[in-house]
Parts: sequence; C-alpha cells; structure tokens
Amino acid sequence: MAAATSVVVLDRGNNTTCTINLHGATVVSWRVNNQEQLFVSKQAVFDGKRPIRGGIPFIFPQFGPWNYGPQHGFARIIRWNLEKAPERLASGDVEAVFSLMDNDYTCSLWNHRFRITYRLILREKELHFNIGVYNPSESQPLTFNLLMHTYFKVPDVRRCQITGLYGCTYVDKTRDNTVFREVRDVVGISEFTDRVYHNTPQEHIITNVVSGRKMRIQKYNFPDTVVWNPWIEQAKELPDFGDDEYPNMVCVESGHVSTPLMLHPGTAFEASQILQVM
Ligand code: TA6
Repeated sequence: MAAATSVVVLDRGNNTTCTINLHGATVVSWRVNNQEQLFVSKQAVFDGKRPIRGGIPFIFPQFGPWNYGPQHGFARIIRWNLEKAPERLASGDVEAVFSLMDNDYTCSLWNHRFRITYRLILREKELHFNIGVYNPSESQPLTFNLLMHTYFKVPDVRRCQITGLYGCTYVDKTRDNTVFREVRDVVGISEFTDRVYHNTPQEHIITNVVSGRKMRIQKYNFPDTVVWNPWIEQAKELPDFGDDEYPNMVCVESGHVSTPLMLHPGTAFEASQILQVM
C-alpha cells in the first residue's frame, strides 16, 4: 500500500497554479496562464517512497552520494508538514508554508536536530522560494548542503542557452570531476551534461523554455549552480525517466553544494530563489 501522499494546490486564478506533493515537498507543477513550466517524467513514481523524477525536489542535508543514506539526502523522500495552508495575500499572490524537522528516521541516518521552513509564494508570472534552516542544538553545529533540484520543461534543450556562467569554475562530473573554467558567455546543452558551477552570479536566464519564452532565475545565499541533462545514454539508465524525454528538460539548480554549510548552535540560515517567466 503506497503511503498516503497529499498534494497542495496554490491557485492564483488566470490558470496560474502551483502544485506541491507533500512527499519531499516536491513542487510537481507550476502553470502560468495554463502553461506548465516544469518537467515531470511520464515515468515518475509517486509511491511515497522514492524521489519524484521531476518538478523541484528539495535536496537536504546532502547533495550527491552520501555515506549515511540515499543520494541527495532524505528531505525529498519523506513527508513534509503543511505548516500554513495556501492563503491569498492582499497582493493577490498565494502563499503556503511547508516544514520538516528531525524524526526517528532522519536521526537514524543523521543524528542531528534541525528545523526547515519552506515558504512558496505564487505571483502572476513568478514563483518565490524562501527557505530557512534552523539549528536548535545548544552545543552541536549543523553541517549540510541545500539545493533546489529544478527540472525546467523545454521544447528542445538543444535550443536553450543559459547565461550567467561565464568565468566560473565548475566541476565536470562527466569528465572525472575535473575542474574547468567556463569560457562561454552563454552555455548550450548538446551532450550529457553534469556540472557544479561555483560562486555563480545571482541571476541566470534560460532561453527557449516553454512557448519560446525566457526563464529568469534569481538566487540569494545559493552560491552554486548545477546544470544537468542526462542525454541519451544516461536517460536509458534511469528507470523513472523515459528514453526519449531528455530533449524536453534541463536542470538548472540553485544550491549551496560545493562546500558544506555550517550552522552554529541556535542559529538559522536563509536562502531564496525567484523563478520568473519573461
Ligand atoms: O543534479 C545533478 C545530479 O547530481 C546528477 O549527478 C544526477 O545524479 C541527478 O542529480 C539526478 O540524481 P537522482 O538521484 O535524482 O537520480
């Protein structure tokens, strides 16, 4: 029997909605005037156990392989709380707040207390993310990664260009984790791509997303940007990803992953991201 998974819908009117699955607080849909902006694989699994393949998985406390538990940590594969149900603000925007704290399962993997609040605000053509991580311990520091693993829906990834990476160093996970420096003003995707760019600017633009529009990413306190497309061979390796789906997605991920974050006892860390359809 699959775990009961519930979804929360933010509806701003004008066919502008955002749907969140409490499994991992995964944003599984963001529609702007009825145009879906996010990619979710046709083969995504919603069993309340495995991560959802697509949308915006919440990566915490680990990005990448982890000695203590599943790759990309546990936050995206456990049920979050709906802290504040969707509420329409005076501005007409719709807000909801999700939360996660340590429990027996998380402590069995990673023996640290933590509190996460995750506020989403749906504006006319923007989706705002405000994340707070709090270390309630009086004595132990909290050391973690944090990343929004956003899958953007695109008509053809080969026509997308990503700005804001020029001059940044990146770890190329397709080339034995060798470190390179980006020399291109705009980055295209024409092969298996898996890069962790360090200390990137606050803004990226992705061209040729849905309806040929541009997607603007603004990030605060997320110093790194991950760019990923599995391409042909890797796509075949993913059981919850169609072999023919790689042209229709690109992951451009705001994160703090190249070095771990370290929170002193009793302190909080805040990061935010704004996605805007231009
Ligand atoms: O964000 C890029 C990445 O770290 C890739 O290395 C690839 O593993 C991708 O995440 C998907 O990981 P997942 O565990 O969701 O299959």
